Amino acid sequence: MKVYESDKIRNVVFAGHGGTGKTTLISGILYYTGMVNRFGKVEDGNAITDFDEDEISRKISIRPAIAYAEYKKHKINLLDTPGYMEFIQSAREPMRVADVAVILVDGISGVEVQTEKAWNFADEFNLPRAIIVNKLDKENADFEKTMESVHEFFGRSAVPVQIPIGKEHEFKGIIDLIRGKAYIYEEDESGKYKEEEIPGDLKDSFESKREEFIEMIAESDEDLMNKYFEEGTLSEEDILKGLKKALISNTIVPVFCAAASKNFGTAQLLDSIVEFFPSPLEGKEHKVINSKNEEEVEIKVDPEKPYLAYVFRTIADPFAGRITVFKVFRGKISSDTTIYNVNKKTNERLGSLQVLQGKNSTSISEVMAGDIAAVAKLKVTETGHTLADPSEPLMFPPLKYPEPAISFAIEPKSRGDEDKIGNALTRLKEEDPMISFQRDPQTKELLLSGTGQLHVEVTVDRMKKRYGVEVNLKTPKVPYRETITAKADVMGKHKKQTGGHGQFGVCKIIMEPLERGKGFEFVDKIFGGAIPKQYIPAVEKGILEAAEKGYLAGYPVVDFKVTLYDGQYHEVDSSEMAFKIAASLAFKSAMEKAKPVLLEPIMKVEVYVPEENAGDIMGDLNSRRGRVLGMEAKGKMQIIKALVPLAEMLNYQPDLTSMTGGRGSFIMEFHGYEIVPHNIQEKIIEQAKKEKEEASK
Ligand SMILES: Nc1nc2c(ncn2[C@@H]2O[C@H](COP(=O)(O)OP(=O)(O)O)[C@@H](O)[C@H]2O)c(=O)[nH]1
Ligand SMILES: [Mg+2]
Repeated sequence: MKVYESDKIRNVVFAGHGGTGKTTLISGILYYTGMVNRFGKVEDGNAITDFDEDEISRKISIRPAIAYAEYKKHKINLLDTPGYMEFIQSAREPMRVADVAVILVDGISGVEVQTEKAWNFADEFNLPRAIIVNKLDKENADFEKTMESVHEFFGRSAVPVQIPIGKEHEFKGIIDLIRGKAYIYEEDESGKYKEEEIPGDLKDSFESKREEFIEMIAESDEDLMNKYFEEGTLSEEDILKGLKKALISNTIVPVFCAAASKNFGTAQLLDSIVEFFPSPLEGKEHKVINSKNEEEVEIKVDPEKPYLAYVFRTIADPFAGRITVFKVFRGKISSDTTIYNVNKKTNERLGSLQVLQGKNSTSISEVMAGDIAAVAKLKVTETGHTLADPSEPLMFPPLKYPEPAISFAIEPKSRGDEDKIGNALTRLKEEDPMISFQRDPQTKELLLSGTGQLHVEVTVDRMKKRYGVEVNLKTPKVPYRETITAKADVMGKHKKQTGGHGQFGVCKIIMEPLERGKGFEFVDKIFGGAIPKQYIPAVEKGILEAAEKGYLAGYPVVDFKVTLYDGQYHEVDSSEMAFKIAASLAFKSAMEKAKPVLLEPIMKVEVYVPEENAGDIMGDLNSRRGRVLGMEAKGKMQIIKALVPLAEMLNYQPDLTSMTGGRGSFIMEFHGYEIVPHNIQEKIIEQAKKEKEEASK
């Protein structure tokens, strides 16, 4: 495969609400540019960037995927991202390496909950962006109305650079406001088009829209403003120059029209990508950390500097093994060389570099700054790691992910598969950092946590398909915690006289509550050697281990401070073990006195619903012990924000669907822990007792 220079590359990430047509659009681009010889469709299971079995069977994108189109001497890297709530966080890594985000908006529904989320991610990385209003061929699609919704959410900087010709099933082409031309598409999904006269009935609308558009461009730049005043308009060249600058500085968000499944709009989008989307060299600055002195530095893509690359995706391929996908930010990286992993402080040997087209790959000798490539079989490198020249070991700070929202207990279908589960989950986590798993300290069950039920189900499917491990999903678990609400001053004494050596240790501690989220604090106030120094870490450890096991219902105890202020020891009989046990006894008697309570996770919930349902939805959130924080009208939708206990949200999706006839959507994120109301607490403790008895049978 040909090596492209930095200025001939474009990195475009496609993001937005699930089902808006991102994957279809990329398939259309690949077909139009001749990269593939058929137009892959999501429904048919052959879309290039939805290639995982679970994506094909569910007909949705689950993980980011990479494809590229060679077009007009450029290589356009196309980053596809999932739009569903459970998976949208994984759009962030691709955003980090893209130079532009294209946000797809459904031409019928307008801006939806995940559209806004995708937009916020683009903000996080300060990405220039464009919008595509898609599905304009569908019944009830309306470009003007969709623009109203776009303006309500994202402001007036969103400006159409095209207007559609024809509505709904008569949508057949676009008028390009930059060039002042009309394009009519072939109906054969080839993406080909004919240039035609601007239809008479659209002339007025075209003139006024173009005027508006050119004015926006002129306003974004003083020189262009002067020209515009002198000449009354701007040349095509000036428009393109101005538009590029305004796009890069985020002052203008160009809006395109499309019907992705018919391949309408594809060609003009590609022309725009080449003509006025920034190359990596013109892209934004990136904050990185110099790992030598921890200082933050801002860098730009630069082929002349020592090599620097960022790993934004790992694919766990059951045959090829681990495939590491990275973007080169500086210098270049060549096949069959050794590179340095800054996070792991170790070298990795690179095999042959590959360029990915969905699940297919082509080898390439070297990759220039700004481009994206993959390599198989690295040993220690994971998503989020930086590869850099040891002379300048810069590091991209790792992204933080929200806490998992839901946990399920899982058990193997066949006995003896426990180890296999652990191995499979470890491998799957490499590719999906949002998975987490741990043993429930009380019931000893293995808990699998994720962003939502769908996420957990997908993970379980993959365990089966890829690693042949079948598990049963038991009821979802809420990750409760325990804490204390009062201060206790107690003593823990462990004394045992057995045959030879005895065991002896005494510790006196004060245990007191800390603020929510503060975790655990240990203060050593031993004076005069009441407990010798070498045993003090054992006291801390004994408390932590006991806290992990919980007191009320077996949930970890958090947000408390322990001050160790006195104790006793014995020259011969004291040991680390003796002090650990003494500490755990002290912990238990402190819990008895310190008014322990249960904490539950509270979620920040945003529900998008049509106006007419807002009342019902708020009433329902109240009945779920929710606190409605506010309501905001955006177009015909209402956004309701509320804090609701996770325990009440486990089955929200089907309820919301039935209350809104499928038109409502919601997102939720971990907010914090709060004390569980007394009556509910009783029930949880009761339930935990039962489970413990069951488990010990
Ligand atoms: N009518 C119509 N359907 C579309 C269009 N674009 C995508 N679709 C369909 O919408 C569904 C979701 O598309 P997909 O590409 O998976 O959306 P994604 O979740 O954003 O990747 C699929 O059934 C597509 O065939 C379009 O422009 N018009
Ligand atoms: Mg998709």
